[in-house]
Amino acid sequence: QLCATHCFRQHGQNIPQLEARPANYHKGHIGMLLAIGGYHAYAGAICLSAEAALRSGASLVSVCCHEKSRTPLLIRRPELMVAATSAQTLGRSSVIEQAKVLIVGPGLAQTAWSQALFKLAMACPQPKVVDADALNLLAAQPQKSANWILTPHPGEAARLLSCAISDIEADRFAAVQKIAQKYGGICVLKGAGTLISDGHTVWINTSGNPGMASGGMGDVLTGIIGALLLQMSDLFTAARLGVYIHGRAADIIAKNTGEIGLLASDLYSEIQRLINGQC
Ligand code: NPW
Ligand code: AMP
Ligand code: MG
Repeated sequence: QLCATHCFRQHGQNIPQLEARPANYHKGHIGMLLAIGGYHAYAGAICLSAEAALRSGASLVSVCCHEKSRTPLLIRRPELMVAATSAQTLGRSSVIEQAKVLIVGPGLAQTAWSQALFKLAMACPQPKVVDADALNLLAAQPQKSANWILTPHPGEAARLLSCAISDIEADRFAAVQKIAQKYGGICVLKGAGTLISDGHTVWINTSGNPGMASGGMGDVLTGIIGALLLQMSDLFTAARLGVYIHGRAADIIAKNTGEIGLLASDLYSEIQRLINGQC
């Protein structure tokens, strides 16, 4: 049932925030995030997700990326760990069971290497953020789960619903609910006024600006939401808070520098401030 009375606008103050860390907090306290993606042309995508996750409070982030992406990723961010470089090595690694949350898709591509990793990730019971090429692979092999957050832009949403991008944009409210109903879990339909839905209720995000239309911006969002999922169990809340923080960080930076030329990696410092409750 698509019902307009179940739509709400979300501002920062009406989203539950993170609790302060206890004094005896340690890096294993909330568990490890595993980020799967980064085919060699797209090392940057998984690096952006993983680094955003670190800045959003994921204390331990392991990455499974293509062998050729390993060195650039570790040079850029030595706090990251590369757990594996293929489905075969990931399947044999303890990380696949140790990880508390998975993010899958940024820069994954759609090769045989990608498909094997997608299959392995889909068989894992942990909560997941499914983005980018993992959404394209999901569209080709539809399945349902209550335990994931899907983060399509309108192009990916059109593939998930086997329709045209113009159909998605003509009724974004219907599209976000249809995706959540067809695939289960939570759908984040990105774009100006990102919508977040569990298939029944829809939240309209109020933060963000056109400066965010730049490569890698969605990969950063995936990392933020993945880290929030480590720190709060409710998928809907993690998705809503992540979308808000992502847009708000971009708004704060754009206020100082302007929207044109905004880079996805410019957001990190503001993301960290917002995660720490500094609005
Ligand atoms: P058009 O052109 O308007 O008809 P794709 P991708 C549409 C990685 N990346 N409103 C648009 O349609 C990703 O993680 C790597 C309306 C276009 O055709 C993926 O793994 C980076 N339409 C991979 O690249 C940085 C919209 O969707 C299509 C829309 C491919 O992902 C970049 C494009 O989508 C990137 O993140 C909107 N708001 N947004 C890196 N540095 O390594 C998109 N569309 O074909 O799914 O390609 O999103 O670039
Ligand atoms: P992706 O296309 O996956 O890189 O994701 C782009 C990100 O930037 C999403 O979070 C979008 O909501 C956001 N974004 C892109 N264009 C705009 C816009 N014009 N206004 C607000 N947010 C935008
Ligand atoms: Mg994307």
